[in-house]
Amino acid sequence: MASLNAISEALQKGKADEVKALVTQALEEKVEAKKVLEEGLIAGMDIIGGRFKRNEIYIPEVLIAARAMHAGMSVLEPILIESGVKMIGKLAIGTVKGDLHDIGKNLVAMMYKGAGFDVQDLGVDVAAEKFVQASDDGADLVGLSALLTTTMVQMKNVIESLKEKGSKAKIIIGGAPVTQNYCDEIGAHGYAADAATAVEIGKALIKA
Ligand code: B1M
Repeated sequence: MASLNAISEALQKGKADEVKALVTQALEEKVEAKKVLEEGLIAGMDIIGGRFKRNEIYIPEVLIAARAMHAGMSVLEPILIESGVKMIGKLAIGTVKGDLHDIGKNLVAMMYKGAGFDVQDLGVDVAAEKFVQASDDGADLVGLSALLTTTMVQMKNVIESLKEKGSKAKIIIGGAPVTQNYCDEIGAHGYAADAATAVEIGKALIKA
């Protein structure tokens, strides 16, 4: 019998094929898809997030675990959609206008997927209007990433546009030059210095 713990452990080791096979086996054994997601995949990704935050592992290990998470999700997703299982929230994330850096943003997006969020990746060089559109389309959280001191100022424009349109979405920002002070100054709801913290803050923001 496929154990949920085995799925979590295979994910942490980045064994994508094994994760896929174990998820398939669990479903064949009639384990509920939601349970496989929460107690297998998300549990494994949670452990990876914590280890990354404590600097026990680094970006390559997180990316490999995320690939294994995707492999498991490719089996689970159609069943979750069919059974109407609600994701815990919807995040629309992008790198702001003028900025092409996406490694950190992708990592944040992966961590959110790993935590059970429905993630809309808007890509790089994203104009304010696209974030507004994503909020209109039902995002609970809007995530802005910037790696350049010259583009982080775009975050303020996005926040102003969202507020002007009466957006109810919570706004979380991050990226190397961004700070908590900057977050407070431009009126974002949350700031995170790394991808694991971004998920913790995002979860708290949508509960608030
Ligand atoms: Co660029 N670049 N780059 N670059 N680049 C930096 C950022 C720079 C610090 C290098 C330097 O000069 N030392 C510098 C910025 C200086 C500044 O503004 N203060 C710089 C520059 C100047 C430039 C160009 C202008 C260079 C040129 O053309 N003259 C140019 C700009 C292009 C543009 O964007 N318009 C440019 C281009 C590039 C490449 C295309 C070559 C490439 C990007 C490839 C890609 O992303 N696909 C690149 C890279 C790779 C870097 C460095 C080397 C690495 C960035 C990175 O991916 N880090 C970087 C120097 C450095 O940081 N050592 C540099 C790893 C990543 C995981 O970290 O993105 O910080 P990071 O994400 C972290 C956290 O910040 C946080 O979580 C992540 C993981 O824990 N986080 C969030 C990120 N987003 C978040 C969002 C959140 C929450 C947390 O909520 C939504």
